[in-house]
Amino acid sequence: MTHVVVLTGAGVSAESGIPTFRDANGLWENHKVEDVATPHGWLMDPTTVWRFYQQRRRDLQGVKPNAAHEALVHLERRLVDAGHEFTLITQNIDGLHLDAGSKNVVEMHGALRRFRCQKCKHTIEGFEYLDDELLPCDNCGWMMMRPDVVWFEEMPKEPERYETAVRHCNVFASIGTSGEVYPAAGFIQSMFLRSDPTTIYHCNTDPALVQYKAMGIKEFIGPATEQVPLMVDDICGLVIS
Ligand code: BV8
Ligand code: ZN
Repeated sequence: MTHVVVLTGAGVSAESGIPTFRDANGLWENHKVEDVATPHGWLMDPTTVWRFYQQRRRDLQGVKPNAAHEALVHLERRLVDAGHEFTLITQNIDGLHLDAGSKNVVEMHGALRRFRCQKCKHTIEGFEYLDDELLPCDNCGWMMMRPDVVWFEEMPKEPERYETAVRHCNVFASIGTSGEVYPAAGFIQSMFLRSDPTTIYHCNTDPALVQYKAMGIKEFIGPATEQVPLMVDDICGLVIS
């Protein structure tokens, strides 16, 4: 039995029209991370942070999964039907993997579709509220719900799930991530330090780091909607006899 782990980043959603973070015109080009994606930023200026996320929620309306998301749903079905294990770990907060139909998904950086109350932990799912005014908690009355996303210096969600998957996988595929944010970046690096044989895939518009190439990484270079279906075929050929 083989355990396949796929890690995705903003690049897998780029062709659905969602800006990445570090490409030209990326999200971090127009905002200072520390102002809008840290607990300190939220404490100092909650309205600016709230408006940053409400705009991303509004931009997400009508956005659909693309062929890369759909290919990963197909991969999961093929592997599970053949008795293998599959875990999809995503850094993205757009929810497109779940919308596409992926089942075993770890949204390690949270979700744009959800608000959370810091006082009573009450959560609100969905996109009914898209205004720029801060939203009081309808459970305890606390003055402002927060986006249920993981900011820098905050603990990612469900660490036991992603750590177990990364530790036990035999095939690891990284799709559309710059590999600059930890702990996800550490997953990729840890694959090259393992003693047991692991097949590693890199799917990105940019080639893999030179040092990774030397270690026999399987590269699928180009847009995710074109390359992920090809990579999925390769993984199925490798794993499903
Ligand atoms: C934490 C949610 C600890 C919000 C985000 C060492 C160890 C541990 C921590 C650290 C460390 N060093 C530094 C840290 C701290 C920090 C960190 O990593 N900093 C970086 C900048 C160095 N990490 C943290 O703070 C993390 N927390 O470590 O907690 C802890 C422990 C115990 C107790 C308490 C705390 C939390 C990090 C999460 C931050 N939140 N997002 C939001 O989205 O607004 S991060 C943000 O970056 C997004 O989630 C995004 O997904 C993520 C990574 O970016 P990418 O997805 O890779 O996107 P990017 O634009 O960079 O790249 C896109 C790629 O796609 C490119 O390669 C491009 O070539 C490619 N591409 C583009 N188009 C396409 C494509 N590929 C294919 N097809 C295309 N069409
Ligand atoms: Zn509350």
